[in-house]
Amino acid sequence: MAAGVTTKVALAGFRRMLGADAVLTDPEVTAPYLTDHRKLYEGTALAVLRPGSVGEVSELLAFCNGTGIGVVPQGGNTGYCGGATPDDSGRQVVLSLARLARLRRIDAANYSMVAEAGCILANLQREAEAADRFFPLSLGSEGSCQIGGNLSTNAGGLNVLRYGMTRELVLGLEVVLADGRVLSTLGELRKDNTGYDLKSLFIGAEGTLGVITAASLKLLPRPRAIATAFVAVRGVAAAVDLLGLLREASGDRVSSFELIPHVAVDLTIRHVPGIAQPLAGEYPWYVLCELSSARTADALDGMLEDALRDAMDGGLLDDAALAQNERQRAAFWRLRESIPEAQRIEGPSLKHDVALPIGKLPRFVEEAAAWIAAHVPDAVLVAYGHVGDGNLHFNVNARAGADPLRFVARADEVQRVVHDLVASFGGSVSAEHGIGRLKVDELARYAPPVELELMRAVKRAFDPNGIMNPGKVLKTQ
Ligand code: FAD
Ligand code: 2HG
Ligand code: ZN
Repeated sequence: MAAGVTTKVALAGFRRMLGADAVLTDPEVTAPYLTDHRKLYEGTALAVLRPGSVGEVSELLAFCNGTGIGVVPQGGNTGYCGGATPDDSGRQVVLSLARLARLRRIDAANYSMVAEAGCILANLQREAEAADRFFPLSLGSEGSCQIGGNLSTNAGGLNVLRYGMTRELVLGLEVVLADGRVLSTLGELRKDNTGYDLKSLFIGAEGTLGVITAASLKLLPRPRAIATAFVAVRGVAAAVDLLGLLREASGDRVSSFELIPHVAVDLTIRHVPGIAQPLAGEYPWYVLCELSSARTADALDGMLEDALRDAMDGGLLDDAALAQNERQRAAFWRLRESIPEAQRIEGPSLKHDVALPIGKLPRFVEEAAAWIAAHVPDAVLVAYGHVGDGNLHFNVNARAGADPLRFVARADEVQRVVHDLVASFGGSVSAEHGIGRLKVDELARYAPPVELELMRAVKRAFDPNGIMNPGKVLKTQ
């Protein structure tokens, strides 16, 4: 029974608004919507709702707001923090955006497109390319995550160094508010200083302030010249120095700079078919870096080769392989993008998605790794990620043969040490994956009290009845 209405009345209402086919209640059909990608959470729901228009989303929210039914928006359900999974009260609905998947328009001259929330990210990249434009957001989950989910988590990914987080790619949003009103800032303007920037509040809000139904997004000129290398660096400090060297040498054309430890290469080779050792020898740390430019004439391969030779002379690296063709480049990227999947297959992983000022990364890794080595003998450290953005996935995997339950039981203790260390370096305990349900206590612990107070005030202003994704990001009052 939902707070203000019986389950029977609620379901009848949903069926009237959406049609029976868009109201899912069969447990076999709803099961995938009720658990998260990492299988950390499992919830129950009155129903999974699949509206097919903004009008239907609006009607649904007005109904839920009036009856106190919690609404959990869900995109591709690839999130890492349990944000799209309902709780187990049975008083919430999952609102899937999958049917709102129309590219409303693409304007090549304005370098922009307007896409509905349920559009799969990879499809939007393809649409942009078909219009001879580039949509730079790129993540390992791009074949299944939705742009509405990317916006709601303010996703990062592989090209942030050059193009910024999702937030920086947004011109406007269409949002259905908790009470059903539609807020449309779907303009395609690059300049608009008319008052508070309300759209920004919904980006990264993880569905706690409203439902994003469409977005006006920036496009860019397509990269025409690309140079990619897999480099064996002499440690994290050398990787940071190499980044600076490449930025300077290339006139800031570095678009990706990913740190990969050997243990991660090994995991992908063991668990993902078709992945091969990228260099002849084995080294403890690698960097996958890419330079790109919209000018065909830019001789980036030569630029990268020269810079890497200088870096080798300077003692930063031991070996490097430049991608000779698109197939080789794709193989480097496939290795990198397969790391999360390989880790999942390997076994339990305690994940820490942290960000630090780049120059502090080497000392952080040194200190955190030393603590893990001394205190968690069952662990293998798999620290990798978007070092060009100061973002490391400081993941602690269970060693083969370790008792998985005993290992996972130490998650809170390990997280406390890692996050306290991150905080002491002035870092963030959620760089790109958000807070969801997983890190509600972490946000409460590390965010300054004034920031939390303002966040709660914003939540009350947008969602006074607390129906939007209850218990996510902020503790339910
Ligand atoms: P979901 O998981 O469905 O939802 C995420 C949150 O957004 C939830 O709180 C949900 O309620 C809310 N939400 C979803 N849609 C809407 C909407 N329309 N309106 C309001 N709220 C909504 N993340 C990165 O940042 N960088 C990476 O490099 C990266 N790589 C990944 C690689 C793999 C293999 C996987 C599995 C995940 C990766 N992720 C990465 C995490 C994840 O893919 C992103 O967080 C992504 O943006 C989530 O999109 P989604 O559509 O799956 O959202
Ligand atoms: C990535 O960068 C994702 O591949 C996933 O953000 C990170 O699995 C992880 O910890
Ligand atoms: Zn990442």
